[in-house]
Amino acid sequence: MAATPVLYSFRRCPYAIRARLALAISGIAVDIVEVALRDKPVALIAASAKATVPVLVLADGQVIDESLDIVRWTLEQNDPEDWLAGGDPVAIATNDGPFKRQLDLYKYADPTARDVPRDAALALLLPLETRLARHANLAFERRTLVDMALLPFVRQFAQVDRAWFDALPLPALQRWLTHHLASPLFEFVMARAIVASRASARPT
Ligand SMILES: N[C@@H](CCC(=O)N[C@@H](CS)C(=O)NCC(=O)O)C(=O)O
Repeated sequence: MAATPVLYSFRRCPYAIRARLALAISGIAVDIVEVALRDKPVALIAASAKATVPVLVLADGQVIDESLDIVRWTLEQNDPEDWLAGGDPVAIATNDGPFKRQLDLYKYADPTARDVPRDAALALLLPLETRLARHANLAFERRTLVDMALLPFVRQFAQVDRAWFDALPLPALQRWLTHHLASPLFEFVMARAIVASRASARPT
């Protein structure tokens, strides 16, 4: 039985990034195992037959194999910024459901056929602009769970065609994205040096 929880992760996976953000802010030490999605470790499949990442295996053998469950479990252990106050299940369900579906179609479509899913995804982002025009983050002025849950997905959307995204009339969303991507917390969870190593620091 492992003494330290093990997080099966994939560096660029938005669900895994979301879990790593919560683990990092909580200060909970985990051993991160970077998974090649085409060659998943036997131990990952043994822990969770669906074998998606992230998967967290606790010291007592308990397995948590959904990113939001990992985030919630983590914050229930230690939530120094009170992220749980900004849970927003509706916004997260919209992100994980319809937005993610359109995002995947946009990302993987032939460039000549990607405007339809791109615009459908964009329509789902517009309510975020309204909220971010009111306060710097989605629930409140300060960052909470809903910001960290959506951030990796909005990042992927922006990255497909950064010039197009940056030219959109969405100043509040662009500012929010730029701010969080440059934060020490985000840089920490994306640092290659912590992949396949122990992550226990708590950057701010
Ligand atoms: N609902 C899951 C989704 C996780 C997910 O789909 N992760 C992707 C990587 S971003 C994955 O592992 N896909 C399986 C595969 O590609 O074989 C969660 O929130 O943890």
